[in-house]
Amino acid sequence: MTSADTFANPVIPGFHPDPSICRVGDTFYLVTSSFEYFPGIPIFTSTDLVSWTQIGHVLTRVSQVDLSGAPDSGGIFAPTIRHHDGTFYVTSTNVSGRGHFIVQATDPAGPWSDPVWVDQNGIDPSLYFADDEVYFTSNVEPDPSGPHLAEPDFERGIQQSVVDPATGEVLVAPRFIWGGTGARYPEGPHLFRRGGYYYLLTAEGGTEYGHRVGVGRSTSPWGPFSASPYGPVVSHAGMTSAFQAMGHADFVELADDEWWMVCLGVRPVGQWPRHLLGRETFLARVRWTDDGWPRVGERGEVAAVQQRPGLPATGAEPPPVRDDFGADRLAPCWQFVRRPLEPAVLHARRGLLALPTESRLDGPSPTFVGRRQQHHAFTAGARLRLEAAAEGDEAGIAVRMNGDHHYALGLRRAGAVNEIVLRIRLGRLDLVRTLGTTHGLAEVDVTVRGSVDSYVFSMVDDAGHEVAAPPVDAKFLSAEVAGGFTGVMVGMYAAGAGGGRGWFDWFDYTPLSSGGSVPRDDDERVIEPDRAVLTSP
Ligand code: 6LW
Repeated sequence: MTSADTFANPVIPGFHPDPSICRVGDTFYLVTSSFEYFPGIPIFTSTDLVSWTQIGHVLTRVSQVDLSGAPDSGGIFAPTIRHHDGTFYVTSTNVSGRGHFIVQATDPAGPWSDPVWVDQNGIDPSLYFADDEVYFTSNVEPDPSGPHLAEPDFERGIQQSVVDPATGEVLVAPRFIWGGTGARYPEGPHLFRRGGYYYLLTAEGGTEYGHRVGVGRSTSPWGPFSASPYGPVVSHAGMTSAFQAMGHADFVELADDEWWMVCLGVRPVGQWPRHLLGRETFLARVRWTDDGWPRVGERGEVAAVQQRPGLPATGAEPPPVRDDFGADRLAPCWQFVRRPLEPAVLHARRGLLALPTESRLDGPSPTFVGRRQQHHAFTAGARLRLEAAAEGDEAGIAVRMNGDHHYALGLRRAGAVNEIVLRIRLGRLDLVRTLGTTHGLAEVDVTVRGSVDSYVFSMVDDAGHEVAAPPVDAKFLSAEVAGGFTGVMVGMYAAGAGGGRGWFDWFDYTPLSSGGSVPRDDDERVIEPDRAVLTSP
């Protein structure tokens, strides 16, 4: 339970991994990875480090990010955000494209520049602005099949070059600077300075259950780095914490030498560990030992409930349940898969979202507009009418982990009627069950209720007839089963040969459990369902 001077983790629930943070005056900025989703790299602001508001995305144009060749969980990997001399910089890697890039903006809400490319192997680039040089730090990927070949004598670890952030030109060639603290896959480096030392943070252990954060320090930004004698800054490996796979951290300094860390982690649920919400963003205070080493918790643990930072609390408004698509632009929570659909779907008629009945939900370019599942218990739903142009045209709502792990309930045109179809796509299993029919012009309300165990879809047509689908098992959408780096998205889809549309009047997302935090029992406590989706204002 939180009180006025405490906060609960995670601070940004749902699929928001690899957080990177910077401060400008009283305001904090935070970015996370986005993989195959467009627009790319969500960006948030906060003034208290606890309540975060998404102000947009960094990558909003195809000229900045080409995801056409990105497999699920490919595309945009861990970003870093920094601010220097009035300009914001974000660097990241399109692992399915040209590799590392840097974009810049004076307004973090955008627009951000087109990218400049940095010719350096690896993933997880970071920037450190020194007096007259800009260090570009990444991991070394010794995989010779990648497009960015490692130097032959580089081991796996952390490398660093000096770049011109305006052009991406490498001014001083990359050098191997550290092998990390000993766990596998040293990556996610961030270099920063405190007192007479340069500190190098690393994500280690791989981004699964053995994940952790290491740190080394040196009097030179080039090393040699010695590892902290206190062990990992963060590691939940072997702990019974409700938070697991904690790692990939970034630090931010407040006034008066107060330091905080953001990192990623997961909240497994159920009898066997599995998580549905992806890797989420957590916050923890960093304390410095007398001999100058950063520590989190007593032994590297991120607590569920902590004392707030010494900053005025802002207490964010909960986001509205309903999006009626009446605005000029889609709200920043909405995501497409690989390609932008916004002009086509938004401007057909104000207040209605129009998804073209083209492509397949399990195809390379699904017509899907989704938002992150951010709560273990929720309901979501939409009012829908199918304007079919051909037999088999379809539209509905879906919960999507990836192209071959998702569930959906929709209307599919069959002669003069629409079939109500439940889709179950799990690996090679590709099931479509017809649960009933509606007349061809019917407007329906379609709903999904999610819990840690199941998703339950239902539909009510304009004559008030309800069709409830049998529950489908949530665990098959977990990262442990479906694989990948993302989390479940819930949203709207259309499918078919082209020419028709799924018209969506509104979409609701109603949390039924607390989003942040928590000892596990508390998290699974279901809020009274009288805020149910279809009756909300
Ligand atoms: C990211 C790497 C990692 O680039 O997972 O958590 C990769 N660590 O550092 C994808 O998010």
